[in-house]
Amino acid sequence: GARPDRSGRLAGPPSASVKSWRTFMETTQMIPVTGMTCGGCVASVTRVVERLAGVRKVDVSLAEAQALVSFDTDRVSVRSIRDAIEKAGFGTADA
Ligand code: 9UX
Repeated sequence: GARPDRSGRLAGPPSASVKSWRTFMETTQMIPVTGMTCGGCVASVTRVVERLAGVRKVDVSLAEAQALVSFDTDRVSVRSIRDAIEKAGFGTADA
């Protein structure tokens, strides 16, 4: 049965047919990305962000010089996403 854990979340499956579930908070964040000059750069940024656990959707735009990233706020942060992009050789900025 579902009962709140110390954080107030419901823990455990709500029924016998559902083996496990957890609540999560998803957010979509725009991250300015500098240094992308072709589709290969877009692919590189997309790949490094997609690989992060907790990232659910990535849409990188060369023309807009930005990445739109939807992610689970319990599992990954804007800081970690920006770190991954910067490690791949690109710049990021605050939205
Ligand atoms: Mo395109 Mo981006 O040939 O580093 S991949 S410039």
